[in-house]
Amino acid sequence: MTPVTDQELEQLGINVIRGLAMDAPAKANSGHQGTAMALAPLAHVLYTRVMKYDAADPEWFDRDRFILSAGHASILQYSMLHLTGFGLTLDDLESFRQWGSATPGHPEAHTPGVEVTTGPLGQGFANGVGMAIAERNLRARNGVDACDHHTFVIAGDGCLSEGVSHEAASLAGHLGLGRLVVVYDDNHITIDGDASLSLSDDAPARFRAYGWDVDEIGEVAEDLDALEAALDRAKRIEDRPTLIVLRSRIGFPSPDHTDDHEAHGLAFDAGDITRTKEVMGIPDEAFYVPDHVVAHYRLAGGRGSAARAQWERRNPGGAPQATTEGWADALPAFEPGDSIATRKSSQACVTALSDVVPGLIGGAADLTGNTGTKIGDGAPHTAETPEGRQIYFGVREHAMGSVLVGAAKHGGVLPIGGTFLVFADYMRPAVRMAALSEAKCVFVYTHDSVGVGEDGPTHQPVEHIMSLRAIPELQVIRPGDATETAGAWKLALETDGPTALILSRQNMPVLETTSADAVAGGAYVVVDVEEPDAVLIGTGSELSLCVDAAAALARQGVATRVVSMPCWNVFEARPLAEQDEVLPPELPTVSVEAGVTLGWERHADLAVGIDRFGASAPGGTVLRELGMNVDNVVSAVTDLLSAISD
Ligand SMILES: Cc1ncc(C[n+]2csc(CCOP(=O)(O)OP(=O)(O)O)c2C)c(N)n1
Ligand SMILES: [Mg+2]
Repeated sequence: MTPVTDQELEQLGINVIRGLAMDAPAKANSGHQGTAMALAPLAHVLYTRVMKYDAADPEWFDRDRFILSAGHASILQYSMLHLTGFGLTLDDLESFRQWGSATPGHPEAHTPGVEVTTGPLGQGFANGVGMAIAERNLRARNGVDACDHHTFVIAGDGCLSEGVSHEAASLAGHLGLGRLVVVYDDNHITIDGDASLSLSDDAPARFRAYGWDVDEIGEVAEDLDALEAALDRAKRIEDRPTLIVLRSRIGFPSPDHTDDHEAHGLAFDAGDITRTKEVMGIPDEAFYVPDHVVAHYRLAGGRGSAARAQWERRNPGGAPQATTEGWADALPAFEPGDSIATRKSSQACVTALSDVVPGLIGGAADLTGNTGTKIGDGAPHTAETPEGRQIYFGVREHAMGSVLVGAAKHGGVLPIGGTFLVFADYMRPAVRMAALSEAKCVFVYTHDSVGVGEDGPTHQPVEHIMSLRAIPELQVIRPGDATETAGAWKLALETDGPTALILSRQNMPVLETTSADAVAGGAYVVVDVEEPDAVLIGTGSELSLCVDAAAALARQGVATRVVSMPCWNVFEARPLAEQDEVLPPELPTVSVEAGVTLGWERHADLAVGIDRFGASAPGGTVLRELGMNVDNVVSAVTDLLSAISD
């Protein structure tokens, strides 16, 4: 039957979404239909009545941002992106979760209309906080004519259970992020069964205590006007984020699986789908999408085009840019012979960049001075001073990581965040998501070895540098001195994805022959000799140790080339012939790095490293005792040479 009233048309649209939410997972022989079905009316209201966007230009800067933190319900987002005209086709929906499709199991930021990659629960929630921070800062600095939008997030019981959402919610409440609207899908169900198996928080009370506005709208998941009213009300609240608590019923309106936890993961069988479509009164036809339903959604998808055109007239130069022309010229140069910790030379770089990179925003997880992440004069980003670019993340590393990802994916800003390297573990899920989604941000990790000293093994990273190198697409740079630190910042800002800078707490010499530009090549010769007998590879604080060891080896008649290798990623991306020029395969090679040796076999015949936890003592003592000393490096080289000649 062709619908006659608007109301009937909207209901048909929702039924069509629910049909797709069953058909696509069934075809892929996977589940995850239950929440997509339950939230079809919410998605319908967001995409047809509430959000500002133009489907013809998914990248329009001043669009509202939508994040499906409950990423397992991805088919809901894909259905909306198809119906409203973002470019996803019905074929794309039919190839849900298949190799090479634009509709992977969980939303990935490279699908047009998907803002951030979600699926690891809680990440999307915290990304939303980063987006709202970026929006508010850009609005304050560029005016409402340039930046004036909201961030909408859908989060479930899982998202609200994860620690990262607690950190991020606390930060968002503290900052009073009015433009952030989170809908909590309070369906009382998680995979194992009733949420009460493991969850008895009073989430509304918890969020009120964080300083959020909380709107418990109850069982209105099918009431489009009530959903719209709640979202509109939330949008008008400017001084604090809003949590809309929506009691929904997973799997609705399936006669067999409504409120059933199996509706989460188990694919509906053909009978389940037939019976559910019968309840909804739509044909029992896979991927049923009648033309007039598409037309209705396409109209909604294009409704923002006028707003976009007006925005483009107001902003002929386009969106605010994070960097300005010639920013790299501002980077400082350092005096050979000086002695300076790379965290300090990094702070000098950040200070210099503050003026020429207006989008530089961020700070540290309560270690701003320690990690050298003070931006400009350090004016804090607060509700009262939204133009401030210094974010005091507090002791919330995980949320900091996710906020950087969200802010980076928002665009217009270049987010940075600092902590001790050993605490990179506290934010690793966010770092991984930054790499997976190509979020351009800089993780500043200082206190990078047992050289931390007296704080002891809890604070002394050993496995961390290598474990970060293990993350695909994460650019890890460990500069060997201050000069290379400037090069590291240049490379980070010229790279599209995330960078982790690995910096020392302790002073180290500024070397004569290091080069900022050479960092972009990943590895290069710092000390060369006519006919080398051996090669030493050093990174970070061990570079100068290698230089000293090479001098000692020379006195013993062993000619040693020293290679600095600040960045594996870019080095390994170079043609093999170029790599061989730096590290000739025929030369015995020893690497020196104050961390686990696992992995160094790739570049070295022998690795000098630290395959144990550190110890509490002055940093120089710990380094020396654990083998980071000239004698040990010299004997590693001579031992290797004699082993080869035997
Ligand atoms: C960090 C993380 N842990 C575990 C999972 C696996 N997982 C996917 S959904 C889910 C929980 C489902 O509960 P809820 O968030 O309430 O979603 P609903 O079933 O209500 O849609 C879990 C444990 C995940 N995606 N991310
Ligand atoms: Mg749930």
